[in-house]
Amino acid sequence: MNMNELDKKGFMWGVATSSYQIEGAYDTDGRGPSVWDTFSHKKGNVKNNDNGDTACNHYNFWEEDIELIKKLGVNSYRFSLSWPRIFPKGTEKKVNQKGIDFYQTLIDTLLSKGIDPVLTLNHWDMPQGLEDIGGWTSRNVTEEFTRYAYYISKHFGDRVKNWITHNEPWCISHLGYVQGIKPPGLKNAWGKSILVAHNLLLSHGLAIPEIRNNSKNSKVGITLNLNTAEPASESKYDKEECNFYDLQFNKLYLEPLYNKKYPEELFKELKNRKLINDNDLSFINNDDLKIISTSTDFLGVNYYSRAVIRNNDISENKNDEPLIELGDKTDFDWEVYPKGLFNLLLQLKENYSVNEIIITENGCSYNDSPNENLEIKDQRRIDYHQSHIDQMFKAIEQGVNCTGYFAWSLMDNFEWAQGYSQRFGLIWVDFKTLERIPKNSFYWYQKLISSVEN
Ligand code: PNW
Repeated sequence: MNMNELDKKGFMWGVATSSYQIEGAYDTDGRGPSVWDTFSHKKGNVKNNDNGDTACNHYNFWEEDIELIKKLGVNSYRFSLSWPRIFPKGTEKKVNQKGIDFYQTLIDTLLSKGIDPVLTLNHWDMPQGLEDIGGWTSRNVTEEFTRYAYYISKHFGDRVKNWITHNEPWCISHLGYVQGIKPPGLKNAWGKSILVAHNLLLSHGLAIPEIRNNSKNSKVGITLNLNTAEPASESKYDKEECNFYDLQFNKLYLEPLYNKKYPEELFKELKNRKLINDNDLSFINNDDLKIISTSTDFLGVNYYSRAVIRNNDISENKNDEPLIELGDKTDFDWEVYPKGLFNLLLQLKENYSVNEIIITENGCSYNDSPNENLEIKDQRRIDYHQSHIDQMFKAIEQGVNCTGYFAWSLMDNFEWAQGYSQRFGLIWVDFKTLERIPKNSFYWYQKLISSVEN
């Protein structure tokens, strides 16, 4: 299939951002602190001790940014709400009106320009006040999230028609509780990380009926970061490790969402490795699984690269099968592997009853900066997006119902633990002056969209 044969009306061509990564204005108009303020303000957590206090200052530059989105020509814009702008501590019984007002204007302006808002409720910046009462390890927080989903969908449900509950629960649970590179920064707390995954999934399920009730004829989904996992060699060590990775990265989320069960093999393996004990799983019950598996309208897929898994506990002379060959790397050191997107989409179609897929993020970090004519020649980014879009189309040809593609990201922004050192944007941002300059990839994407839409 070529792109012109695509259902022209329905396909969502979009671009994505998230609140903490772009907004700044971290203490303006009643916004409370989020876990990311706490985490980034602590020395040593983020590269160069960067933080999101100002970020791209989108909170004040939003009009200019919407103009750029309009100029880009996308029909959809995915962004997230800063939860502590709405509930500064998380537990208030009334919304912070100024927070609501900000997003109301944003949403209305987007709609007036023919751009469909795709709203993510939780892209990681939860109110610190909720972390203080246990964060995602606390079941009470699932209720606070549901209440937040209720209020937001009540306010915006008449205009917003695409809803994403959580962005990448794995990043919160695994990177926050096992690797410690995201809030709350715990290491090797596997028991807690499973509990966090469970509460995130549970709150997703609890929020769905609230959103549907408040936002008629809308679509609700969750966004997962998924990778096809491949062993680094044919050795049994690498294959075993790869299987473990697949269980904790992909199946821990896909199985409960689509098959109403957790992967028992994962829990067995975690016990074998003495990473959890029996009590750690006592919170799981069948009623929860019923809620978690509430059917959704789409699955949001964030794809960046494949995962090539090596068992590092085995010495190299014992684990000596030849290693598979890897492709080029981005400046973030992530392998460029477009075929993985095709493989992933087909695997989802074969193994899970996913009715619709939206690629809610796909992108790459290349740090090309403006030349003397202020031109940003980021040909590698263009190649990256083009090759992934090609693979997406191949998958559509094979019957995958993929209905949208969102480039990550609209502009360079606060890249979490990497601070401002990794640039994913189609627009270059000067973090001193906050000037925005579209990169060549911006014009390339603009051309691609206008060629398929006209
Ligand atoms: C995503 N992985 O995070 C996030 O949704 C964005 O906020 C972020 O800026 C973007 O990707 C780039 O990092 C990911 O380990 C974090 O596979 C980790 C992975 C993938 C995506």
